[in-house]
Amino acid sequence: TGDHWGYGIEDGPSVWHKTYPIAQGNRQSPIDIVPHQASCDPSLGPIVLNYDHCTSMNIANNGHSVIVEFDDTDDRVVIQGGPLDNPYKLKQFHFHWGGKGCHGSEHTVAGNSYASELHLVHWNAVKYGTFEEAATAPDGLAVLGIFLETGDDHRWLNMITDALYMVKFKGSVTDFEGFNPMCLLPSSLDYWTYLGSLTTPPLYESVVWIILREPIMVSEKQLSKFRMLLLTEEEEDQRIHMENNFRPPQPLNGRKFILPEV
Ligand code: B30
Ligand code: ZN
Repeated sequence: TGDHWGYGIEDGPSVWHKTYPIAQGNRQSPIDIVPHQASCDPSLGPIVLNYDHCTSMNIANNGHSVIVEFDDTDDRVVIQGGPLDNPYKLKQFHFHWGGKGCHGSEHTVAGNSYASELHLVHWNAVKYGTFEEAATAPDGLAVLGIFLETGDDHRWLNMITDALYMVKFKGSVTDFEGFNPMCLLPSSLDYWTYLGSLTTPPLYESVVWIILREPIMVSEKQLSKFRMLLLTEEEEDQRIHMENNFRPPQPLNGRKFILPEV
């Protein structure tokens, strides 16, 4: 593939700006969320997820994460409410994680990391014709971020971790039908929201971020299965494990992060 970025010393977040100057823009993600500095906006309503007819299609290793893709041809699977002016359609979800016993989330809360972070990526199909068009527009994408904390086994995450051996190598894809990500959500949909960017190249400043405050619990054993994925292709002699695929927090540049009144 044509992307030459990664998370290593030579191709990692500190050099992304050379190829993607927007890396130094003023609404980059992730950020450190400092809860007591959040502004309250009582006019923000709850987040509403319509995931009833959710139709996952496949699971893939794209060389920087594991990604589950959805059929977004109809308008049934959407996120709405909260800061969003209209429904946004689910396109994919993927994860970011650390090394063994390490930090792995992209967003941090008062300087603290979680072990991993799940991103459910949605696009504004009311205003834009394609995902690609939406991905470059200031209100094009809505990403729902969920923190993963280590503790007990997460029953439903096993559906994902049990499929990872099928997508061990970069570029591998396999059928993964009928998975509903509703089972990966915490009990509360309380959130923080702010305007930011994609956290990987091309780093477009097109994302309305919605970060859930309550983490989900997953086991260290489950996370270790993510670390068995490779960022190298099957044909390569080298085998490099996929881990620490997270970008560190970026400057806030005067942005507000908002908490709906609780
Ligand atoms: S994130 O949620 O901010 N981490 C993309 C979507 C969400 C995020 C980051 C990136 C995205 O759509 N990137 C461009 C499309 N990708 C496809 C992909 O699956 O991720 C192509 C690419 O190679 O650039 Cu990787
Ligand atoms: Zn992500």
